[in-house]
Amino acid sequence: MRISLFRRLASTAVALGLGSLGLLGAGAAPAQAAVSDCPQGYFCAWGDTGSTGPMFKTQSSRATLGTWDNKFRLIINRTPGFACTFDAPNYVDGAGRYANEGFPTSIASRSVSSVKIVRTLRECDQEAYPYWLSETSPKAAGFGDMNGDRRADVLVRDLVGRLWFLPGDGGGKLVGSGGWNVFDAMVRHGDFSRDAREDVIVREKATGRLWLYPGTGTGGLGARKLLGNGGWNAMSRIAAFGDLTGDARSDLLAVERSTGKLWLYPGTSTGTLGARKLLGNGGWNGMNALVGVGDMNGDGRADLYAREASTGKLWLYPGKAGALGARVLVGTGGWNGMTMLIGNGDWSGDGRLDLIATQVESRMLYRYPGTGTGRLGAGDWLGGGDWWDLNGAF
Ligand SMILES: [Ca+2]
Ligand SMILES: [Ca+2]
Ligand SMILES: [Ca+2]
Ligand SMILES: [Ca+2]
Repeated sequence: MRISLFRRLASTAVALGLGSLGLLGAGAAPAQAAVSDCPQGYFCAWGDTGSTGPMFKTQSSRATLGTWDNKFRLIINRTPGFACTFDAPNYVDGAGRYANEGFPTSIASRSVSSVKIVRTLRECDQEAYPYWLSETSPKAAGFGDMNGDRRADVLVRDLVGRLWFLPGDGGGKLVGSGGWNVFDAMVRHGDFSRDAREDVIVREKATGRLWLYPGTGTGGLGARKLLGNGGWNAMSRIAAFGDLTGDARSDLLAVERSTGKLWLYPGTSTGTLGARKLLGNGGWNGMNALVGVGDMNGDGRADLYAREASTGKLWLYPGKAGALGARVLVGTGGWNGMTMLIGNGDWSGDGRLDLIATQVESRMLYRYPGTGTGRLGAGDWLGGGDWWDLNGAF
């Protein structure tokens, strides 16, 4: 629905023959000169399509428009994000229209009564972060819980590189104000820095560096520390895992792109990564998701879920002493339909570890309860489909 509204607006601009701002700026006809008067960073409006009369401009949202109420006839958005216009004050209207790409748009109805200036399209009528709900677990999972309240939480990156912490009560908190889009891998699974608070590990795409963002214990992140000084771009996939080596320290798994080998990078007493050990001798590039799901089968050792790219099957690789055991089929197919698979502990509150998955097409988040045997029960979906317009969750 949102997209069709946006398209309608774009076609309005086309109908006006106002294909691009560049065209207007270069060869502006006198009647359109006012459009180019709108400064970069502003949303502007005029009371007439062809007028050079008074111009309304703003850099921030306006819940009411005062003397400009129901007066906009031509608008243009030159903010870095989105300008959403509404037919009622306080951003209320089921038929909100969107001005996006910097071309002038006619408002024939003159019905605009409020304007919202936001960074991402979803914020026109939703929160910047999606809805996430979890129950309090009877026991701490040791991961998937940045704030230590035994509720499974989620970290979400939006399209403009902000990081949001979703504690599991439907709300969200900004924990990274920007810049997170430079990372092409983001993982977490318990504590690496040895302070009993869950941390985040990310890979910087441009440099191949691996960074540790220590968790503050409240969902936020402290000053980052260099964990790997380059070379991590040689890995096709990285997964934080929990403890495989049996020393109660969280370890990291990574698949080597050139060989398909699976490597274990053991966490050390000082929060660094030790010398790697070979876990899988090849073929791991055939997996397009690795998820450190914790001890799914209840034998006391952390386990791995992996999604097979060619079949869409979901496999459990049970953790053994410093190795992975023979795999067990968990999902017979269809799992390639999911965008992200996330192991964040026990969202259902029954003490068994679970799985969640997001799907871009349906904009849904699916929740799969763990049975305690390594397998999953039937999934359900959460909320009203606001898992869209995002750039990753973990
Ligand atoms: Ca939590
Ligand atoms: Ca920590
Ligand atoms: Ca296990
Ligand atoms: Ca559960």
